[in-house]
Amino acid sequence: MDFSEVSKKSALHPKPAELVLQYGTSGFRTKAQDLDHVMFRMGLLAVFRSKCTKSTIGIMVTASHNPEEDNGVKLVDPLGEMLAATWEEHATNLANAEEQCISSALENIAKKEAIDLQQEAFVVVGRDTRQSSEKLVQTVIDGVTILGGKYHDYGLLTTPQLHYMVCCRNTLGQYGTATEEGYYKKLAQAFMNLIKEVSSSTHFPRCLIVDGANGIGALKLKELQHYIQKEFLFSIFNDGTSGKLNYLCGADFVKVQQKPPQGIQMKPNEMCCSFDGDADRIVFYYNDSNGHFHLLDGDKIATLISTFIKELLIKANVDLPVAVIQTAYANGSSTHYLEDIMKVPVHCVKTGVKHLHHKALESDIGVYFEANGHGTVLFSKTAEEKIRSQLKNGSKEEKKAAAMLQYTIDLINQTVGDAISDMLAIEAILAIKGLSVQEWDAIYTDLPSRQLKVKVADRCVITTTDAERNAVTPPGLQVQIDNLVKKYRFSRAFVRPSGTEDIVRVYAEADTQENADTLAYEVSLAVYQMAGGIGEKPNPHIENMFNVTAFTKEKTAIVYP
Ligand code: 16G
Ligand code: MG
Repeated sequence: MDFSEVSKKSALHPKPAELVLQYGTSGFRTKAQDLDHVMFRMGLLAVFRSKCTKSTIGIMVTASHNPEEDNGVKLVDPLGEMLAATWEEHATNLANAEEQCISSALENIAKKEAIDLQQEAFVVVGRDTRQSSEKLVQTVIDGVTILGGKYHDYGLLTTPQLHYMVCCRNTLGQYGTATEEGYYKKLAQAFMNLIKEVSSSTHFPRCLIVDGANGIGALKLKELQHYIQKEFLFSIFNDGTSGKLNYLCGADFVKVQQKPPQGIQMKPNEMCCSFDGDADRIVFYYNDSNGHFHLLDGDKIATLISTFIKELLIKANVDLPVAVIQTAYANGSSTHYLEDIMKVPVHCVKTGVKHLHHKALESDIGVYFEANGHGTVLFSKTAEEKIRSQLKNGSKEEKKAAAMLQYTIDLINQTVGDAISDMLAIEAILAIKGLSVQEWDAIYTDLPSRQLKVKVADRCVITTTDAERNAVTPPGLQVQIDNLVKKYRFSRAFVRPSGTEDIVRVYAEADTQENADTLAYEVSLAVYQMAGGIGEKPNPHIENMFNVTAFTKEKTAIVYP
């Protein structure tokens, strides 16, 4: 194999000396100026992956909810899912290979994966609105073309739109038409079909306040608006015309800070939502009449969607199991409600979409959501067939419920969590069930929680087990956490090394906000002391702590029914 041309071209995209990057939770992410070589090499890898799978592969250039100065890249596998775990290692090796070793790194992958180099390759590329993204996409394309791969550059897309395009292309249009128009039409049609049963005079037009995080989601939502003119109006704030991407706004800001974003006008009791920078996460919220902020995060979304689907399955007389997949960040109240009240099996997996997606595939209907607002629903082939067959064979009422299930399937982006698709699904469900945001919120009450970050010299000293709920190392840390947790009611805490930042994350929940905050602080201190903390020591005054500002509201103690 002769990759000498590749080596020559690669020299134009040099790797900064001593920079080592890892294909993390969702690809490579770092300062945009350090990513040129990674983009070129991921172009190369995508060609290999395409040859290996004999399918179209996607490349998305984005750093999601991270600051504007950052960027990142991830590969999308044939059915729109995350890159196979075995290839993450190839990605890391290729990205870190020294200049003179590029050929041999490629040869190694080709050999290991028995790649037929004569096979054609096709890659589709999308990017977010970051200033650096356009140039980085050009570098990706350099990588693709030097290996003889063909490509289509979609330009600006949300991450879930790119996942959708890849799936459409590899299913030969069965999943949808691989254009932006195809995406909007599919979603808009499904949404309108789903809500056509609701009496229009009382519930429409609906209007939703959307914080677009000054990112790509705002642009794409404006395009979607043309396809659902009358039924649903969006009032888009933080649309990128003036503010900075993800700065004091967006889903991650709202979830972590537990307060509304800047740049939006909220009236009391009005439902609002925030997308993140690449529109694969969404959270909802409102301020009540007393000015108290209420967050409806991924857990609340999962609960509403799974309840809706379960009710429709009963009405349609279709027997299919529904499971919900969560991570350790899921609020204890949501897990309790799902398991004990709704009687839905709940599985807890490690943080990161790929883990949730993987687990959800095991169930006929797998609803997965991270508390941070990333999630979707997966329907197995069997599930889709059973629902379709009831469309033909059921009674009138059963057929109607089966049709609504079918529209739900069409409305949900099954390839990955999608803020736009999830937003429409939630709006449709609230309209159909006649629920206000307050009624949705009241289904269960979240336990007060707090998330903090701790800086340590090497975050790898923390290893975990049991879906990240137990720290295995450093020795003694978990015992310490257990002892702290015992001090509070309805309490729980865990620590894990971040997969996207060089820090350790701490999560705590308890019966009151004050207790959750104190527990989070105490656990942070234990991490600092036992896991090689650096820099400023954790501070008992939460508002002074790293990246956390004062909380505004005292939540009340929880009483389980
Ligand atoms: C990435 C993941 C997200 C996860 C987050 C955790 C994808 C598409 N995204 O954003 O699912 O919650 O990382 O970040 O997988 P952390 O490891 O820094 O806490
Ligand atoms: Mg994102």
